[in-house]
Amino acid sequence: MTRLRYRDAGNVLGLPAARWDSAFLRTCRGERAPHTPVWLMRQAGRYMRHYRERRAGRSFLELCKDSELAAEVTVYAREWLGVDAAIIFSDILVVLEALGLPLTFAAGDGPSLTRPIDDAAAVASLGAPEQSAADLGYVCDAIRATVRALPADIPLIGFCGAPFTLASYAIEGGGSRQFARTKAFMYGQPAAWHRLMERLVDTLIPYLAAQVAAGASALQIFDSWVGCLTRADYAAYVAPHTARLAAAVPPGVPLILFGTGTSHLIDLIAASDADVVGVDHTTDLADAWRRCGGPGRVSVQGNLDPALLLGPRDRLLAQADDVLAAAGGQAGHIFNLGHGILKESEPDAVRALVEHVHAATRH
Ligand code: 1CP
Repeated sequence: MTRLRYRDAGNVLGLPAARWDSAFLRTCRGERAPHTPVWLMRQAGRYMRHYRERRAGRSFLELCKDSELAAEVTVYAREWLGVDAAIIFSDILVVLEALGLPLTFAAGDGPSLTRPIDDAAAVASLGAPEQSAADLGYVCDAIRATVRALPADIPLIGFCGAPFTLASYAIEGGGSRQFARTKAFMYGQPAAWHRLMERLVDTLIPYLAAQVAAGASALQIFDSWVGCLTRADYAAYVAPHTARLAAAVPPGVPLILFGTGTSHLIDLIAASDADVVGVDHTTDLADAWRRCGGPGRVSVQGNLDPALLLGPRDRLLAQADDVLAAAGGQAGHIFNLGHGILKESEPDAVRALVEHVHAATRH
């Protein structure tokens, strides 16, 4: 199965002209836009008072599952920041819950999966892929409500976790620094590892298709932690699975593939047929773009260090200019952070950054 790349597919989804011609989607296609489009990972989150108010009195997962409220949080952040795209308010880990792994988010801590996967039997006991994807209907409800409320020229990004990053949470039972259990599983039980990756991809394919059917006009796959692997291990244990997922993305939808700490993998990531490669702040944007084949082949997204939002304003804006200079004014650069907004960020600084990128690139 090979997916017709977004640059060649045309408006097969029949999007309204205002959305098809938006700065964000034009840039995903590598076309010139009136300004450099910008959106920010975790743009709706704890740094924002509106979010904290909506989150008060309910758990994070309750907020994700309340489709009207998830839509409101999504739309409010987009509008308040004036960014060029919205991203649906949800989490990559809801897929693991739908597959039958109990998930909780303890206050202040990260996620916790109380029945981590440790062998082939645990992989075999995961929920059926199609049914698990169907159980995520609340995400699609939130997408429909969000698209109804967004201006016509603002695309909504749907998303999922990549199979490697989801497998790492399923095996570790939560976040990790070393990914020791994940790697021990991968090396020690390779057949079960590949089966787990297959089950995840079989679930993610219908899940992403349903997000598109509900109104998402771009998709991002978060492979946040894949940078912990060597090139050889990425090629052997991960790339075929991620490539199968990428190939199954419906035509007419740009695919953004993002990871952190991936400067040594970036050409392999681009080879998976993503339309846009996400670049983190520890990677040189100009060098990464070149190694991915350059603007003629792929667009790039990134890559300001999110911690700059905690520092002095002049430093923040000067470094934003450095990111723009690295992109060299070439068509195909989406401005973003190298990773998500930190919860300590000053909302006014975030908004000033967006305004600055627009003002500096408008022509
Ligand atoms: O307490 C709270 O209110 C929860 C904080 C929070 C938020 C706001 C979590 C818990 N997830 C989210 C939202 C979220 N997660 C979005 C919303 C859309 C937006 O960007 O505005 C998205 C796209 C994600 C994706 C996500 N979740 C990723 C990939 C992106 C990344 O940051 O690398 C990952 C790794 C997760 C897992 C997760 N969920 C939440 C936390 C704190 C974490 C990270 C845990 C860890 O450090 O391992």
